[in-house]
Amino acid sequence: MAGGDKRTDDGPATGVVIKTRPKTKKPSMYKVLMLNDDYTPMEFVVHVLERFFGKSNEEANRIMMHVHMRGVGLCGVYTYEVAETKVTQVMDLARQSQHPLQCTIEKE
Ligand code: TYC
Repeated sequence: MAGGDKRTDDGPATGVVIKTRPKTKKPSMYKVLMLNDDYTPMEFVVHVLERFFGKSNEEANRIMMHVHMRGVGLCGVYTYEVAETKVTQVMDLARQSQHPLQCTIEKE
């Protein structure tokens, strides 16, 4: 046979398969929690949940009632910057509307 082919046909070629780790890391996630108080109107809380957390009217009412009864409730889970923005939006609107509604972030 012409040429420098050193390999004789004694089975399939073998090689080393190196598994590389993907470099991407999942971002830490943060819960946005709503706190109960005695003064913020229920309709305002429902409006906030619909407007800033994309909840349906039904889901917003369910979350609001949960917070009203239990003291705290989950609005959503987001990356840090998104969670921080949601809290700022809620607190700004609450302040403008002169309601004492409070919202916080908790690392998941
Ligand atoms: N407790 C309030 C009321 O009776 C309603 C309310 C619900 C306030 C949820 C805050 O996060 C809250 N008017």
